[in-house]
Amino acid sequence: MKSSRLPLHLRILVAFLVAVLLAGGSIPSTAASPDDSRMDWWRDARFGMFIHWGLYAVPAGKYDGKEVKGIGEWIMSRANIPRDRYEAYAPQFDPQQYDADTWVRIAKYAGMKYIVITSKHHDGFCLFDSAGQYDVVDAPPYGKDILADLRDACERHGVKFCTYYSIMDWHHPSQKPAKMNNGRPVWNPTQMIDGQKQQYVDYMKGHLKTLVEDYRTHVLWFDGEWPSWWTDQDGQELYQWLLELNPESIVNNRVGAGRKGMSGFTQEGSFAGDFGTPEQEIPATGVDSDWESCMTMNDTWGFKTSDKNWKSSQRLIQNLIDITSKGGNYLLNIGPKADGTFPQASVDRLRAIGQWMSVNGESIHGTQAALFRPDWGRVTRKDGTLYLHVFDWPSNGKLTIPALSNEVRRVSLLASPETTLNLNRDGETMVIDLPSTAPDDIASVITIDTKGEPALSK
Ligand code: H79
Repeated sequence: MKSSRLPLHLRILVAFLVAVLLAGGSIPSTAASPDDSRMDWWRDARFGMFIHWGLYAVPAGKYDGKEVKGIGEWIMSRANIPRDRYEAYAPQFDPQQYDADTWVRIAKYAGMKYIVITSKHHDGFCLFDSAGQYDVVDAPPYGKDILADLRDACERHGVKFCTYYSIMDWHHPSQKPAKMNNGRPVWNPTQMIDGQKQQYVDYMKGHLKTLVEDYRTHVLWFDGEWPSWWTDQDGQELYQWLLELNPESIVNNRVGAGRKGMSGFTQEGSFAGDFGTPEQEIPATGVDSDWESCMTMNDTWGFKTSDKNWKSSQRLIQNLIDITSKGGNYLLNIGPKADGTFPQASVDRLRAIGQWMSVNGESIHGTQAALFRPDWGRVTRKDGTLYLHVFDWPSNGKLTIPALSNEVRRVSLLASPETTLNLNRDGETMVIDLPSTAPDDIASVITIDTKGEPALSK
């Protein structure tokens, strides 16, 4: 047989292509390749703001006078609210204090390079001027375009404007509840009514075309992809369609149906989109593809009055460093109140992060995964510099790292670059002499400048 004379790797490739053709599908698209310049800004950004805002900010976790368990933006499903009753929140949504410029300034001060806002969550209500009527522009009293204002403010401040979009839609007539519970709807996961899917996909495409062309969204952040009527094939088609619409778009992996639980990475053999989306968790180690951990500051995404379980600023800053040191992005959530303001606890934390970033941002933006993961903290790198983020300042004044193969040009503190620190090689390790007190209580950054790209000596 002729093919047996082909080198092994070509035979494997041919077998793969035949298998794909026999399976009747096209070759599954994979995540963006490492040299894909479309991803450059996103890979450098490392830190973004997630915003969950919609009608659910009105009930803010309470329905019929009772506290509803679970995350705030899920209240329509958790409290089994019928469509007409949920629609009644629209006339109460009147965020007179919304000021897009203030929001973007807060994000920018914190060191966030992009903002991803819910253009439409599972409840189906749109924060932009959609072709339909169930949106903030067409529903009185507010009548102003929340997303257009945010886009304009982002563009003024050089922050990338990006949009979240839910595939599942609890409000759209194409879908019905999963089941009824004592005569009331359990919305998640919706069922597609027979014969309605094409019409709904066209409805979504109308929205998405508007978001890409009129709102100039940079990232399409899908979610709600788990109902059984949405398939991986649907995801591939939508992905291709979006990239034809704008070849610069970045699309998360939830456009397809292959997510592996909340860890957010794509199952083998499934369509991947451009980046993985771990939710409320940080992978234990670095990952060899693009990813972004989305996380809340308390327990909810959409504002919920009763949720006071705020993480400390220390925890948030160390999460940012941990994620960056593993090569990921941190998408940190804000759930604005119905009046248009951020909860004060969120503003306080963003300010603390901003204070840290104003001194140490260089060790985050544009950096990559570390070479090693020490027990005293985390490490990032950029060109010829290693950034050592020390969480636990050694009481003996000695910081140990694995030996580098490079010539070390200089060791210093990022907070006071004029200070040079002593470094001694000791076989397979190197020891840095530290000042007795840490420059920062949360994470002090030490820079090591090397000749050439830093590499471990073994
Ligand atoms: O928008 C926020 C939440 O409303 C939404 N995603 C964030 C960004 C969300 N959070 N939790 N959930 C949705 C609950 C969904 C859980 C599951 Fe599943 C859906 C369990 C089973 C289907 C995700 C997909 C985990 C396994 C498969």
